[in-house]
Amino acid sequence: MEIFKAIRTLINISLLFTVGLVHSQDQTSITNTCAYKLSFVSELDPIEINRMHSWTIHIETLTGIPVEGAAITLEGGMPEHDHGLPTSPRMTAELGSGDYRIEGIRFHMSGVWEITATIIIDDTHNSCVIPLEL
Ligand SMILES: [Cu+2]
Repeated sequence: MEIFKAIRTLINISLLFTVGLVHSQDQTSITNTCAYKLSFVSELDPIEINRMHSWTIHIETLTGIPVEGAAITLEGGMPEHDHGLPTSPRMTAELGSGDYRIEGIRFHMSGVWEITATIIIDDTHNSCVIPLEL
């Protein structure tokens, strides 16, 4: 029980830390669970609840080389509420220099969201989690 509590606290702290990063920078770097450096810029800044908008996602290798020729799928939800995104965002363009346009993003609630960007290059799928607090 105590161990469980401690683990929970740790998870909360790390969540706060990553969420802090999201708020402190326009371009957010997420390096923890994926083989790429991923950042995004939202067309809406700050992101508003219930407004459809797009993101530009930037992908680099861990050594800083822009990744081209990828396909990105975006999924997400609120882990605390056990529901997904209200829309199905799609990649609509590769903009060059490692930038990709994702359209159709809308968040219908404030709170903690977790967005998973899957980067597909040839047959390799790589999932990168973007934590977000709105
Ligand atoms: Cu929710």
